[in-house]
Amino acid sequence: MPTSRQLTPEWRDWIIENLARGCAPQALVEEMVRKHYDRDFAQASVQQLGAHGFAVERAPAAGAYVYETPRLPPGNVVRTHDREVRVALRLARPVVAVLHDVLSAAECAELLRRAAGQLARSTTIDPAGGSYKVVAERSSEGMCFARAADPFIAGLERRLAELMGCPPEHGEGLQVLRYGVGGEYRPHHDYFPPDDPGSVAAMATGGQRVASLVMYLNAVEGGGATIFPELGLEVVPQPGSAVYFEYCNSRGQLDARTLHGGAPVTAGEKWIATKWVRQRRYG
Ligand code: PD2
Ligand code: ZN
Repeated sequence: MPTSRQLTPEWRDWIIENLARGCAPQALVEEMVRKHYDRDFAQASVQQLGAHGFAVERAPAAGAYVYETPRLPPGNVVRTHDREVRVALRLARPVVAVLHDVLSAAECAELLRRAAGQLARSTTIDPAGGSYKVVAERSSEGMCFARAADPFIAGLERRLAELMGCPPEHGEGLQVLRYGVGGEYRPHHDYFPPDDPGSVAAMATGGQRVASLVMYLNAVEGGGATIFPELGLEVVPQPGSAVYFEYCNSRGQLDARTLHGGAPVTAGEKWIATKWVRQRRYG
């Protein structure tokens, strides 16, 4: 493939956004070269946009995370096009909510049925290189549905998009995970750490993750709560319920207080479905 020397508006925004986020300029150049940009041209583009102060102009406000109106609609009940979701708990800072009736019992069973037999050991993004790796911190198995894979998945995605206050196109594919006894996901952030070189590739499409919805597909016999160590909060899995949290505002600031994990399962198994949404259209 021939190398390119033409900076599209999308790539221009991408450079500005990532410089503003504090990414190393050289990491941006490398990503552009991987996507077939001429190296000298990529170097000059990144340098020029940095030197002109665009990055500073769009940089996240320094200091504490600024809480904006939550993406999750207000009220005791959120009415989506096909379902009434009950709000059981809301936390303002960070924005966390526990939701009931996100999925029906039949939908939980259907997701479980479709995912079973397609599970592979879960991976996480390598902070240095950006590739996906199996790590001890995440001992689950999972699978991912293609977006709008079929009418059933597309219908759920529409509902989740309404709950999460963003277009379905901003969502990553729905993931289903299974944890056996001893399975856990140690505390982490769902956003891509801006200082990790591996985050550049992860954010090249769709930008940063902004919010997560972890839906419980079964009742867990022992353990398996979703924990927020900074908040002293434990959400116990109930089939059809979910925990929602958001961590990236319109300024691109990240809320570190959304640190969370999946506590070890001590009896039975735990099944969840996860939806992550991005700043922009994904994929
Ligand atoms: O399984 C969970 O409860 C859990 C905890 C933390 C899932 C995730 N994170 C995730 O899928 O990001
Ligand atoms: Zn997580």
